[in-house]
This record gives sequence, C-alpha cells and structure tokens, in this order.
Amino acid sequence: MRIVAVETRLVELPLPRPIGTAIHAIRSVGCVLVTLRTDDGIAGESFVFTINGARLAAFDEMIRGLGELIVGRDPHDTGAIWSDLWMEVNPTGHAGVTIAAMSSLDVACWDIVGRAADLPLSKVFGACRDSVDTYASSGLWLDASLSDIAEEATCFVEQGFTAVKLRIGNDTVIADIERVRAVRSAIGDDVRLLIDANQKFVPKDAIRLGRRLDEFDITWFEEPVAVHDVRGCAEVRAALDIPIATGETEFTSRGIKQLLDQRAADIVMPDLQRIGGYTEFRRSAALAAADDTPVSSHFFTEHSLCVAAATPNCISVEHVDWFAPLFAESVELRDGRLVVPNRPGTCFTFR
Ligand code: SMN
Ligand code: MG
Repeated sequence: MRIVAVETRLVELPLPRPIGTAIHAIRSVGCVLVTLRTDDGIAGESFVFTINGARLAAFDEMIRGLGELIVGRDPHDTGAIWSDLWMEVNPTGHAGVTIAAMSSLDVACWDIVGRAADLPLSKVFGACRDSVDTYASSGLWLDASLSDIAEEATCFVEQGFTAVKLRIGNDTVIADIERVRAVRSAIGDDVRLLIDANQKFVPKDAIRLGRRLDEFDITWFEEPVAVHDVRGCAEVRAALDIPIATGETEFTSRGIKQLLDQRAADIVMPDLQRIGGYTEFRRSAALAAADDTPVSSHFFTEHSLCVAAATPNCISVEHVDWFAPLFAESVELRDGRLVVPNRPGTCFTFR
C-alpha cells in the first residue's frame, strides 16, 4: 500500500461564546483537516488546530510540505516515516508547527493502518480497557462569574460527568479560593474537582494558593507555573500535597522526559498535536510508565480515546466538545467514562 495524496481543508469552528483562561482569549478554533489517500482507496484522517485560527496557514503549509515527502511511502511504516521526518525538520526545529504537522501525518497514517486491518486502533495498539475515565472540560472558564461556574458545574454533573475542571489564575488568592469553593459546593463531595492555572503563577504564589486549597479535595493542580520553569514546577510539586499535572505544552517524548527527570509532575498530559501523534504519545506514556507516573490526554477527545484505551498508565481523557462538529460520530459518556468505540482506525470520520 502506498500513500498517493495529502489533502488539507481549513475549517473554522466558532465557540458558543468567547472564553478566557489565564493566557487565552478564545472565540473560535481554526482547524486543518488532513486526509491521506492511498492507492487501494483507504484514506486516513487527522487534524490540528489553532486558537482563533491564528497563523493556521503556516500549519497547512507545513503539513502539505512534509506530506509531499511521504507520498509513495507505505503508511504502515509509521516508525520509519517519523524518523525520516525528524531528520528533515532539523532546520525548522523539533517543536511547534513542524511537530504539529508531523503529528497530523502520523495520526492519519495510523488511521489507515487501523482501517486497512478493519480494527480499532485501541486493538492495534494493544487494548487495556473498553472505557476511559474522563472529566468535563468545556466550561468553568476563568472569565465566567461565580454564579455561572456554579450553574455550569451542576449542569455537567447532571449530564453524567463525575469530574470537572475549573480554570483558575486570578490576581488574588482569595478570588481563586472563592471560585474553587463555589464549584465544590455546587458539585458536592462525590464529584472530583481538577483545577488548571494555565501557567499563571510563579512557584511561591502557586504554593501559597495550593496550601489554601487543601480542604477542597482537589484531584490535580494543572500547569501551576510557566511552561519553561520545569524546576519551579518541581518545587511546587514537592511543596504541595495536591498532585501536579502538566505536559500539555511539551513537544515530543523529549519534553515529557524532562518533566519526569526533574520530578515536576505527578501526572503528565500529552497533547496529540504537540506530542507528535500516536507514535510519540505511546513513547511518552512508556517513559511515564517506567517512572510510575500516570498520563492523562490533553484536548483531542475523539482522537485520544483509542490510544488512551491502549495505554496501561492512562488515567483519563479530557472531555472537550469543541471539535465534535467535525465528526460524523460522537463520543459516548457512560457512568462518567467514555466508551471506547469498536469502529476501525481512530473510530471517527470527518463529516
Ligand atoms: C486549555 C488549553 C487550551 C485552550 C483552553 C484551555 C487548558 C486545558 O489548559 O487543559 O484544557
Ligand atoms: Mg491545561
């Protein structure tokens, strides 16, 4: 089997309302949808996105440019394709747009592998489970009022979620504590509460806040400090009882390795686009497993499900509904977990 064409399509998905985190102001997501075609008619799909579609054309250009290099290759040779493209991107660097493009080609190749075998990728990778824990993550934004987040949290619980993620990162400790208190009282003691600071704090402030949050039974404290302050993140982790989750902004298994080496995370969070597709997701998860560290996938709910199902140390998949309109199929929430579908490939196809 040979790859014969790489096609891309740009799509903009507006959010129901603009939202904010400590570092983002988001109105929409711009996506590059990627289709790899093969000589025997099987196609593989994947996508990358940018917030508000910013500089999406650069991603499209990189995907098509690197895509040309894999025309003529057997899509089953995911290992060789990864290694060859890794050498190719030396001048542009092993992070950012280049890795996002490599990720999209990798995921589309694996989709073909699954479809050609008529197997879900969870089975191709070696399934561990048929459902994966999840948490509601398309809400509880930093710019929403206290009453809005309480109402949203209640709504998530009514929908069947057993865990929710709240964005924090206000200018005062008191304001963040109020938000945590509002959500905790809305969801009760039996629903898990995760918090995400989106890199807002310096280590001392993160520690000060974290100590004040002990009474709220926080499942994890995500990205407490700036992405490059790995040592600072390790300080926060050492000082707090609340587990620290980070890694969504790391590129490839090398980024995850740094977090593990510096003991900066209790949970690492590979993001399919930044990590380097399924190939590097699995390498990252294997490094974490050897370090007795759990992983939880970031964004890409639909496309992460199959690899999460086949990752022994994967504890959850983030539930974000932004990309659902792209797909003909939807994820299914059952008893607070996402069901791993039995369809071939990634189990999801573009409309
Ligand atoms: C997040 C990342 C990107 C956009 C919005 C929110 C957040 C998450 O860090 O982990 O969901
Ligand atoms: Mg996050």
